[in-house]
Amino acid sequence: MERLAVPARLSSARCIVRHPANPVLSSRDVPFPSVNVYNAGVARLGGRYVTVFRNDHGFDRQAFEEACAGRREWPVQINLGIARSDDGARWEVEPTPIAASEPAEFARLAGLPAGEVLRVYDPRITVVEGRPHLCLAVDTRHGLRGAVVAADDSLRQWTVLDLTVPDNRNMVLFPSRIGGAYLRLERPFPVYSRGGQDRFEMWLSRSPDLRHWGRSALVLAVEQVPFANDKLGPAAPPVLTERGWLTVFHAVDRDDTRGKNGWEPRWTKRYTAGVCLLDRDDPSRVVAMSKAPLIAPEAPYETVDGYRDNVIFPCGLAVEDGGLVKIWYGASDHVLALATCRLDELLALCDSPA
Ligand code: BMA
Repeated sequence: MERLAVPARLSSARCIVRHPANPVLSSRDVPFPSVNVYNAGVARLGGRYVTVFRNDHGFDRQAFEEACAGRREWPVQINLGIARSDDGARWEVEPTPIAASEPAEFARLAGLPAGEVLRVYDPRITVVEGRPHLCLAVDTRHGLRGAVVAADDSLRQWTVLDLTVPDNRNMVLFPSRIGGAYLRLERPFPVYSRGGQDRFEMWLSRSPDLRHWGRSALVLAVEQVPFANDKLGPAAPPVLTERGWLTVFHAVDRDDTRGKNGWEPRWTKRYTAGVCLLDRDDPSRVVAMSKAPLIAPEAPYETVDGYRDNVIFPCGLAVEDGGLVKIWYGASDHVLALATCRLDELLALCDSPA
């Protein structure tokens, strides 16, 4: 498969303002073992912001490098933590991780055999009909599965509603039913049928009850996005605006001349955030899209000293009264960052037709 051309330099949209307190959450803020904190779902619940964040722990740089060189077992463990905030910038982290995010407990909740679940990570939160729901990536011994989970307001009591067949992840739920159906964006990994290379895109599936999913459709393909040549994925849950469902996505370009980057011995990918609008009544249709990135890696915490540098991985977006948009994103797989912009400017960016 040919690799599409992507400019060597990419910049963020002019309307994007990085929060002066960035990074807004990092391992230093976490009262339990923590090495990297990133890829965090965010929602408004009970008048405050709540985040469920990915917490990588149990290793240091030396153990990581030895594992990359094949001299020891993979040391990285993952659980999820919770933090709450009034403004989305100053977070109070709860004292313990979520027990249900530990692999053994998640396997028990999902009715899977002990030892089947390896890692639960990259949470997204959507309040659906008043109740918080999470979408999660679940690495198992038999493939990577996407989970849909109903939670209580503490976000600690989980009911597993669905686990996809492998390989699928980056799922996000829409906040309301459309045409009678619940909807989710998702990103399957068709490797065999796409020539063994990454060329993964954004899809949508529908459900009558959040448990049974189907009627799937392709939403956005790599060749539609001028700043991607590798893969795309859903990012934060879509928000309904006067022009349709506003949604951000992550877009990846790969350049095999890129070398060592962050902790990785070799890291050839760059992750940017894109933005598009989906049709109000049929969100499998992209109606408008910015042809340039919304957020590209530029700040030091996005480009140097990360775990994997040059990664912008949004998982949360909120529109506040007055039209201020807040976007939370994992930066270089090691911290959580916040960017803001005005809703009207964001919609104007989407003015080019899809
Ligand atoms: C993706 C996922 C994310 C991660 C990103 C960049 O494939 O693993 O969790 O943030 O790569 O490393």
